[in-house]
Amino acid sequence: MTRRLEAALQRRTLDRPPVWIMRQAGRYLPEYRQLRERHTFQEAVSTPEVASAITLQPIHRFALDGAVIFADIMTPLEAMGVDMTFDPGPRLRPHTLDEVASLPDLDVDRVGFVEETIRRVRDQAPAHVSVIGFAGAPLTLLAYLVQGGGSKDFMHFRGALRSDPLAAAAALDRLSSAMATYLAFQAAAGADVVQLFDSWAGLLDRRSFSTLAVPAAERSLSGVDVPTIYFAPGAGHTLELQPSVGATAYGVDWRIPIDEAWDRLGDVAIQGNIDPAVLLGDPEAIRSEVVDLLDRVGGRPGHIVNLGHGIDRRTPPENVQVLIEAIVASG
Ligand code: 1CP
Repeated sequence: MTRRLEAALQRRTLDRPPVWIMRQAGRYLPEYRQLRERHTFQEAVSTPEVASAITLQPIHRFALDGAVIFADIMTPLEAMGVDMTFDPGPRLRPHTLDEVASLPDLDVDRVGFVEETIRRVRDQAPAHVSVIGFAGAPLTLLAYLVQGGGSKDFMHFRGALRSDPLAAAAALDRLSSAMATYLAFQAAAGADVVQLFDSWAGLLDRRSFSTLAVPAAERSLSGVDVPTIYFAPGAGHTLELQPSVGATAYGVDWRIPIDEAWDRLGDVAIQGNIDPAVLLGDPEAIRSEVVDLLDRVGGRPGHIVNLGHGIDRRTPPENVQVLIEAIVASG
């Protein structure tokens, strides 16, 4: 049996598109918030019993076609010796580009809990659900490492990139080989699909995007033998450049209509792109956004329904139900 999500990645014609939601395991779910009262975020991620239960929470509620493993893009960096806390996002000591370039290689034994979580989820999820592994793209990980945490514009990081492009390339190389190892490790553990999150690459101009972000993402995905999805939100100015990453599919945010984004990406599979804010509205508005999205796609094979970014924590779970039901009913 080919699962629906993987069939869409092969661009097979389907009765309806597959659907999953970025950040589907998280704080909009009361059962997640309840579990988090008893465990810190890092405890939850590193305890396979808890991480697999959280991964499966949205699968029990909704007719989703994919289960995204509960972890964080920063998780493998902790295994490379980088100390951090979560509040709620990552906070760490700002690193220089040279410090990043000399981080040790990823020792997969230190992320054995991710392997065990993937095994448990693959075992316990219904057979038709694809298990989705993920990593942060090198450019985005470097942004957090150099900045020391989240930021609106990552100005300190962007200044460092501009002042020492050679050191930036060396740092990105280090992270690319670590993420290549990490993604292949997740596939070997049972991930059916992997996604590379390049959340901050959209801050770069086109030239830096193609000289820094693209080759680093490409190297991260190069040894992975399962289908891959590359997602750079806020990067509509780079759509024509993205296929050089060599992914199976590309995630697009809500800012550009999906048919236009697809024309600009070319001959690839696509994922997206409902505005997460739609899920804060009423059911009629949600259904009409689904109709509009599916009209624009027009039944072209190779579409995976998702939001254009992670689900907002204020989203009523009933609204997710409305969205999923509308997709399922389209078949
Ligand atoms: O469904 C899931 O929740 C899957 C697991 C998952 C994923 C895929 C988490 C759990 N985080 C991520 C990816 C991630 N983490 C991204 C890429 C997606 C995106 O662009 O949103 C990024 C940028 C991060 C970094 C991060 N970790 C942030 C953003 C911080 C910032 O200021 O830039 C935050 C808030 C976290 C913590 C985190 N990771 C995941 C959860 C559920 C949380 C919140 C923890 C909590 O308080 O319970």
